[in-house]
Amino acid sequence: MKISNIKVIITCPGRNYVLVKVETDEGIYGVGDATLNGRELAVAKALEEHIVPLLIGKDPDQIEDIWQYIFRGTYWRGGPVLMTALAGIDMALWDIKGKRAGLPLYSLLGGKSRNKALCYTHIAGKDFAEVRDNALKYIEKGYKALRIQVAIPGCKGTYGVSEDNANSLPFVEEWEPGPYLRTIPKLFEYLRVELGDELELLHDVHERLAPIEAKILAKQLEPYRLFFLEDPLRPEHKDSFRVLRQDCAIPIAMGELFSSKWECVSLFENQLIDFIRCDISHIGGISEAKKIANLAEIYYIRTAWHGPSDISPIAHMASVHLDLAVTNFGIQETCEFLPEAYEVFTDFPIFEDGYLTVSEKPGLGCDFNEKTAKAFPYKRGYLPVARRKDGSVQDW
Ligand code: KDG
Ligand code: MG
Repeated sequence: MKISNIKVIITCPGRNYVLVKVETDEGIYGVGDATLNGRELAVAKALEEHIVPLLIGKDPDQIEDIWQYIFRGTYWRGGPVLMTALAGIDMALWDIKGKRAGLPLYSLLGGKSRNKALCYTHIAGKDFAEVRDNALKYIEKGYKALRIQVAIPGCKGTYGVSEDNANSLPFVEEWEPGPYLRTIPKLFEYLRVELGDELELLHDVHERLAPIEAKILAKQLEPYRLFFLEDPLRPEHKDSFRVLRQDCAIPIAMGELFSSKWECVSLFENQLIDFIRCDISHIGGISEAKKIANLAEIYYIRTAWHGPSDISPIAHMASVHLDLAVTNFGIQETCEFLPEAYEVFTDFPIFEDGYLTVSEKPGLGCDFNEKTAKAFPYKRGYLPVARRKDGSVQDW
């Protein structure tokens, strides 16, 4: 079998996705997700101009060799654009392998370690009561775990609360550590009273705090037993996690901004985090995610793959296959897709009573309709940006 053609399709069924379709001379094809929110065209061009021409005629069964060839063989390597492009190809190759074998991806990864994957979704509100009311709606739907964000008083727009859908130019949010640090512990105190002990609560700091601020927050959140505190610090200086970790009994999750397994190593070796949250679409795909999970297992670190609405259902399916297969699964982030997405994609992870599963279809078990995808053309968009009240740049 040989790769005969690779299509790169940019579609916007409510939000932009970059989809990859690897076709073979035997008629079997595989699909992958190469979406990088706000940088879609950069990934699509990297694929079309630089990566696709190298792969025509190659044997799609040689996934590891193709991965190494694109990553190391072509000299320039790493970073979110190239690793997202590689992820799109990698997923499609695993999809082909599964279809050839007549087996779902989880089976190729060693078979099921569990029957279903605990999941969480996002809840937010402009004040505590609205957060509680929204949480109750999702508890009613069966969710056992929720990520909670709330508007920060005095700041215009807050991560996770204001609409973070891509805009044609970045929306500028305001953020200050003082009001944030005063608000969040009170929110979780309130939610434990209102929602009880059983619900798993999570919170995403979104890399906005300095190490000592993160530690102050984490200490104050200890009594409310979060499932994890996500991305407390920026991703660049991994040793900063030591400040937070010392004398602090709160599980820490990190990784959605990482582009490779090497970024995980020092956090793992020094046991500075508890959950690894890489995005399968941004770290080079299923091949790299499986290695990261295996590396994490050594240190009893569990997986919590990134699963927001800005990656396509194809990547969500890949994540759930891994969740079912790896022994050190922790939790899976999930989202509700817009109605237009149901016109483009054939399958989505199956939600039931707070858990996700996938069908028994071979490969990833998800396809897309090319014609419908093309009917939703790309729309330029950016993530919001954040600034402090003095005008300086703040991590969003
Ligand atoms: O594109 C940015 C989003 O993927 C990110 O803001 C979502 O932090 C996120 C999360 O935890 O889902
Ligand atoms: Mg996050």
